[in-house]
Amino acid sequence: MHAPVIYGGVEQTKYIVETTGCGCAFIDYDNDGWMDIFILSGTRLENPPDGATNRLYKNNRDGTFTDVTKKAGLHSVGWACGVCVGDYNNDGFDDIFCTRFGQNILYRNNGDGTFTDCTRQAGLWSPEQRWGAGCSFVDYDRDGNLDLFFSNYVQFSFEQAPVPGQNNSCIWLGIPVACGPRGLPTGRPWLYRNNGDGTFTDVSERAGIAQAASSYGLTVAAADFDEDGWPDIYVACDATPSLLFMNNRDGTFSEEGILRGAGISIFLRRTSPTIGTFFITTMERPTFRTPQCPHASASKPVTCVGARGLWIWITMAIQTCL
Ligand SMILES: [Ca+2]
Ligand SMILES: [Ca+2]
Ligand SMILES: [Ca+2]
Ligand SMILES: [Ca+2]
Repeated sequence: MHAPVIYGGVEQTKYIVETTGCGCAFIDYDNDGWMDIFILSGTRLENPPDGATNRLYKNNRDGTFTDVTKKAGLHSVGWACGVCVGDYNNDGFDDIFCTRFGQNILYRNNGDGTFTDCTRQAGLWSPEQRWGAGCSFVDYDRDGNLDLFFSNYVQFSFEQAPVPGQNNSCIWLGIPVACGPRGLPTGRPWLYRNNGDGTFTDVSERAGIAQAASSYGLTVAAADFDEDGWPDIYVACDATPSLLFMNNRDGTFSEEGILRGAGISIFLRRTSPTIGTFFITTMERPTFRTPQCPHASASKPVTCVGARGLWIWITMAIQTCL
């Protein structure tokens, strides 16, 4: 696994698309009992190298991996951002959903070591350019078919995006930088219901997902957070309050991120040249251990000073915060 992950310019990054990076997924795509790895990639605006593609690595069962990307039909050049794995068609082979800037892709596992792009066939093709960020397969209605939830980060286009230095959102410490997310229109989360026949239906409006507050959504995590037997969905957001969709058990969700203390981020921007960024995050049983806060815990709130400003991580009840 020596191929570099390509993402944006080397000397400079002009647009936010070049700065976000991407993720990876563990998947036993060939059902041999050994986990394989799917690693995402971006590209470059100018002169992208040949190796800029997502890659699937097969586990050789001896501590090594073999790049099987082309053989598996997963060669793809673009701005991949997130990935989730699930057997959406219940054939026993895990499938892949890859979020990207431009167009998300659903890869159906054919069960013979290859995948087929089924995005259009499955009803997941978007006529508009979208920036898919986080995603999760989740059977929100418990009908036995995995549904699909994904976030959009910002609304962005190379044609209309401001360039470094063009406005106040594109300057940091007096230095022209890639603009965003502030200053760019927010994205939004989406929920697609699995129809059980290989296709999906957009139920974002019906399920109460589309009505959530405007957000710069990134990572998505699905779990039964209140242990009522119905999966809930959390969306970690950038520069806006994170979203917690609690499952109402009737096909709809209630967004209760702030009510349940699942995450508030408050950005306070002082006048130039110093920018202070304050994050206040609360959870029921929080434990924050970051490079800046190695000793933080629920019983030991700490204040940490990061290299890029003042970062305060406080563990307290949400009522105290407000
Ligand atoms: Ca395997
Ligand atoms: Ca499958
Ligand atoms: Ca379902
Ligand atoms: Ca629940």
